[in-house]
Amino acid sequence: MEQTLVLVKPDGVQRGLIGEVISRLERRGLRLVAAKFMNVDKGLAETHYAIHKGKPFYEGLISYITSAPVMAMVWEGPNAVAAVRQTMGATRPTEAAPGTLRHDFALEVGRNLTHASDEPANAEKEVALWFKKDELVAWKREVDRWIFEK
Ligand code: IDP
Ligand code: MG
Repeated sequence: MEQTLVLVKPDGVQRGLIGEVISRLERRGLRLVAAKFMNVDKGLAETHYAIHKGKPFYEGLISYITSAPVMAMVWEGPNAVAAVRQTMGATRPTEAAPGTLRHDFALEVGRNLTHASDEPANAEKEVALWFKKDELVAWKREVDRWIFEK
């Protein structure tokens, strides 16, 4: 089953939106695999955002993500990566579709509430970066057969 990394970033935590994010992903039918509430150290932030090093917003991004606790999670389901990105909405909240989290709860790209892996290969790397293998919980729900076709 495809897995993806989700972070409720510091703005989402401070604004009391952890529950809103979890609720939308649960409602979508995705299955929670792992979760931890944590501070992000500079090393983890720099590895996670290595692809953005050198961009004008990089320093601000590192200080944003390390400024206060985040809720880190792994969610799974068919096409979990695409499904979660869709539920989050476009990176820039003013370009995010109505009904997405970033549309409904954010205004600025530098305060856009969540992170979600952007493709399956990166999702695998990000899940391994943020979680140890034994922190991932393999489980089934009674309702799975009514949400997952196979
Ligand atoms: P994503 O989070 O939708 O995958 P990315 O392009 O990977 O978006 O950028 C990572 C994060 O960097 C964004 O979520 C946002 O918080 C921040 N970011 C991206 N572009 C800008 C910008 O132009 N100004 C400020 N922050 C930005
Ligand atoms: Mg990204």
